[in-house]
Amino acid sequence: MSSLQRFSVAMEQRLFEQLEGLVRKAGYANRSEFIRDLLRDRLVEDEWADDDEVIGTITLVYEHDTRLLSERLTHLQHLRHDLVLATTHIHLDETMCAEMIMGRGSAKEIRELVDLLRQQKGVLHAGLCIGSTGKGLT
Ligand code: NI
Repeated sequence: MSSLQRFSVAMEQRLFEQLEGLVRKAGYANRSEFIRDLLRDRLVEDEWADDDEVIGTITLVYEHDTRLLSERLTHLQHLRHDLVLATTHIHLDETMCAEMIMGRGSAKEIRELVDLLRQQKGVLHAGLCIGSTGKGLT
């Protein structure tokens, strides 16, 4: 077990009350747990910025009626098969599709892939959820 360091933080009353509200709302047992998780999230964001190995989930929403779009999206994923680990396709309704693409690679390459997929005509949404491979978080 690693040793715990204690430090005090000064902040305005209003901000402190907002902190307390967030801690309660999120169901944390105490402020320390909440702040540790906030910090870990921030570390993941920093790592994501230029790290050479991250994981990411790309969420695409698109109209499958758009001519050749499904084929184009599959083709682009094949071109970057070195990044794409798995893809799940969901039929949202009669015309809309969602695809969750799980990837692993450099942050730059994954961002480029998201941009490429987003640019395809008929893609209505392309979201990216960042993830860490866990190195540097313990
Ligand atoms: Ni579909």
